[in-house]
Amino acid sequence: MSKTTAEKTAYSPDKVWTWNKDVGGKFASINRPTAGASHEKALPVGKHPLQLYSLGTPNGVKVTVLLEELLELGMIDAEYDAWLINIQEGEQFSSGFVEANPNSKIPVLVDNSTNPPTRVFESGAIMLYLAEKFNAFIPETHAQRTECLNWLFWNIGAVPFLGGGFGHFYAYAPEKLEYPIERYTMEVKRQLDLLDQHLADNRYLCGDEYSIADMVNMAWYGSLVMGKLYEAAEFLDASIYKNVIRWTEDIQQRPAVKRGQRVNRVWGAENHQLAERHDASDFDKDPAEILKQVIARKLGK
Ligand SMILES: N[C@@H](CCC(=O)N[C@@H](CS)C(=O)NCC(=O)O)C(=O)O
Repeated sequence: MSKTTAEKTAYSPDKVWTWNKDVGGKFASINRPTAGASHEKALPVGKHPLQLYSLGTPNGVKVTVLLEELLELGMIDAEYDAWLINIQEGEQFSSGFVEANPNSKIPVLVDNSTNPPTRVFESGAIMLYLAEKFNAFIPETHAQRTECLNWLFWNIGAVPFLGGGFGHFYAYAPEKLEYPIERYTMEVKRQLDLLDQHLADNRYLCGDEYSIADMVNMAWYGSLVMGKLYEAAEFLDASIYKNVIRWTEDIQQRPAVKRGQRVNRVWGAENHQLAERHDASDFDKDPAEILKQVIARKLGK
């Protein structure tokens, strides 16, 4: 007789939680129950007004796509340095990083064109900050702007169920557990169905205009249906979300999206990587050479 999920899970929580460092899983070595810096180290600063400290995960890609879109429109004040933060090595806990983002998560932006410099953390806040600063990729009318913000904030609330819930238990947890995978798969499929229904009547998430709402959701749900996230497209039967796929294929044609998705990416196909971006010409350079230089700098060579 097969065991119920409750019988299979022998774990019962202690009365008071204590830190078990041997819990396992991909992030066990960096997770900890306290906030703040773990070591002294300043962040590097480059020549451009905007300094981005990030990694090419979906949350990081949101911002690099927006910056590349702004540059595509000819807005040279959006020039930026994108520095690689290796979260597996705990670089998000350096004193410099924590000063910019006390929450110790990528992405974080420092705008040195303001006096004093402005720190912006949380990907949603960064997207809104840049869209407002450059008055682009956010609708002008109050009603449409509100609809854009609906889908922007929806993303910030929904993604933890996809990443922290589904992705964590489906791809990263040390063992496959039925209960959390079932729970989060249900929610992720509901989210995909919601997007699919909305995109049946809308070219983009807030109507006819491509906006920051599309960028933040493309980074997660577009990647998911393309099979680039958690290798879960088949499991989620992603091909049924036809409108999400049409929206994804449309947006993926954009040159700025192609460039932005490479920045701070150090895995996957080499021609889709660019460890750091400090100049538009970096996209034409050898990604392996750039990675070598970044590693040498981090090692203090
Ligand atoms: N709500 C945050 C989430 C950012 C986030 O979770 N970043 C992850 C990578 S995608 C991270 O830095 N993780 C490092 C850690 O948890 O220590 C945002 O949207 O900016």
